[in-house]
Amino acid sequence: MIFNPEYESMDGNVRKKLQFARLKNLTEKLYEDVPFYRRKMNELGVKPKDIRSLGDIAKLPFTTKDDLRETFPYGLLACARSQIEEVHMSSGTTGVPVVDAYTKRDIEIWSEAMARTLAGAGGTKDDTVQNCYGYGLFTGGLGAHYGAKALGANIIPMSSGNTQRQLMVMQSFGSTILTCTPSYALFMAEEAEEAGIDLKTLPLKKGCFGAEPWSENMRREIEEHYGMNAYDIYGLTEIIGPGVAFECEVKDGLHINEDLFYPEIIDPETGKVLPEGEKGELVFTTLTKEGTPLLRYRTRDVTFLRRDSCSCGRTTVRMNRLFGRTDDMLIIRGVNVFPSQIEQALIEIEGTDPHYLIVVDRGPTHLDEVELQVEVKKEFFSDETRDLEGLRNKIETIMKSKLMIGVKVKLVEPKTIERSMGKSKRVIDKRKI
Ligand code: DLL
Repeated sequence: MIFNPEYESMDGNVRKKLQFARLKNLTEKLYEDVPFYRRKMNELGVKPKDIRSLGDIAKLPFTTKDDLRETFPYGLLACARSQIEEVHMSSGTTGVPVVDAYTKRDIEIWSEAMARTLAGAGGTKDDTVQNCYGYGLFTGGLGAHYGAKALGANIIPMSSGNTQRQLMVMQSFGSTILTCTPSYALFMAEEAEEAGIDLKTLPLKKGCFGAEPWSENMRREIEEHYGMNAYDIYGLTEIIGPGVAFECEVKDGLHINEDLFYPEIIDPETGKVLPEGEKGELVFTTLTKEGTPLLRYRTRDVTFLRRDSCSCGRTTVRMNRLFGRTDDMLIIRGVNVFPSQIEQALIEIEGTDPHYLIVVDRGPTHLDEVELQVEVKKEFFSDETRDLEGLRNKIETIMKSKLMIGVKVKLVEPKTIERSMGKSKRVIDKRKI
């Protein structure tokens, strides 16, 4: 079901006009009301009247994470303090606190964006949503909550953690949609298996997973364990939280709610806008936000956009599943490596689980050394004829050919790598650089 066909299936040219009108309004408002943006625009010698087409957005200044740090907490506020209805904050992956202040209208828009997201996975008012994203300052919990409410579904506000209780609730209330981080979904599946619960026999049929990088391999694992369809959902606190983009039932790229959030892809080195289809840094401008609207916010997330039509009937631009972040990118002996590449490479290797940890250090020769800890499947570990040495060599060879660097593989027993109820940690960088 398309939650809001008027906007989600809108004619492309009509949408462009709407985006332009919203961008123009936003630029005028920011110039008038937010000294930070007035200064930035003046520095570039650009005035709101210079924005005569959507393409003119490239004349406007970027907003960066550093800008948010320097103006913390309310330096970018575009409304009166009394209009703020709710605030959220994320320490993000880099530890810089970012704030999102929502007016009443912002919460309505967020609810709509998340209702579209749940509907994208096939959710309807008849569903029971077990929401295990953390409630609190993190946007996952309340974002999914508001979306489920706007959809008219029954919502079970679990928050994350207390896995035994999650499993009990899942069985007793007959939850049909699960919302949590993909790593927590896998963790719950392991606990269920241990408790002798066959998740496939439960009414749970769909899951909306995001907030951290995951792969097709993890999707397959989750779908197999639960007997469900797993969908990728994307968002970030700075822009609104979850609800920025989501997969539909076709599962081929994430539809961006582009009437609300205008996307661009830039070259992270030069800041130049790249042609559609090229991979680069994702940048968003919030087109309707009132509390903390952002102009050309550099997300540091790496992906590409595509405009080919989708059989679901939505006409919105799609972004590819994220490749990684410009700031998570590891530079190992001068080679750029994204943790997601390692995960992708693990997909092809039978006998391993998608639980891994990358430990980077400087060796005695001052060269970077990478240890990749990989969990071996339970069946494989207990198999009498197991060939752990062979598996280790195989992983090392595959990594070398895919990443162009040598990686030392350490096979570890099932369940040794720390599990997370929220976002998982995949990299430990011990280098003092
Ligand atoms: O993680 C919002 C969210 C909540 C999204 C629930 C989806 C579901 P932050 O804590 O501000 O907000 O972290 C945002 O997480 O810039 C990405 O690097 C990463 N991220 C979010 N969704 C995905 C995804 C929430 N589907 C940062 N795949 C973003 C990969 C993701 N990374």
